[in-house]
Amino acid sequence: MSETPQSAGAAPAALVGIAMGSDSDWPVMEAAARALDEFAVPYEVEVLSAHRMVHEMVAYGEQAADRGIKAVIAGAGGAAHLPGMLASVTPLPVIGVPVPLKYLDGMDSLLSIVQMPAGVPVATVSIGGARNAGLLAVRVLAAYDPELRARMEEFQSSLTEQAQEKGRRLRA
Ligand code: RP5
Repeated sequence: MSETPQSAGAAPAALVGIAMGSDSDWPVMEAAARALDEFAVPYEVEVLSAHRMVHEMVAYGEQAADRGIKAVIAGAGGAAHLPGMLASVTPLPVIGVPVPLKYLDGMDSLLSIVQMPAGVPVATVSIGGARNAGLLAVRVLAAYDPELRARMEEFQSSLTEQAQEKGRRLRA
C-alpha cells in the first residue's frame, strides 16, 4: 500500500490498531487479525484494559492517529468500556467487538459497547464478530486506497459466488 512508510527490510508501519481488554479476549479477537492478514493490511495488537490500565489506554488512544494508525478495533467483554473510552480520546474510527464471556452470552458486552452517547460513535459489530471488525477496518482504508478497494470488491464477488454455489448444490 503506497501510503505505508517503509524502509528496506523494516516491517510496514501498522495502519490498524487491535486493542483488547485482556489477553483472554484474543481467541475471539484473533479473527480480526486474520481478516487483516488476508488483505495484507499491517496492524498492531495491544492489551489495554480500560479498568486495569487506564493511563496506558488513554495514552494509546491519544497517540494512535499521530503514529499513523487509521482505524482502531477494540474488543472487550463484560463491562466492556474499552471501545467507548478509546473513541472518547481518539479522532479515529473505532470498531467495537463485544466479546462473549461465561455469563450473559455477550449481551452485557454488546450493550456496554453499543449504547454510546451522541457525539462519541463506536461502530459496533455483532457479539464475537471480530472477523467483520477486521473487514470493516479494511473497508475504511479501502475508501482511500484503490488497490485495496479492488481487493475488497474481489472478496465480495467471491462471497456472491460461494452463496450461488451453495444454492446450486441444494438444487442438484
Ligand atoms: C474485560 O474483562 C476484558 O476485555 C475481558 O473480556 C474480561 C475478563 O478479563 P480477564 O479477567 O480474563 O483478564 O475487561
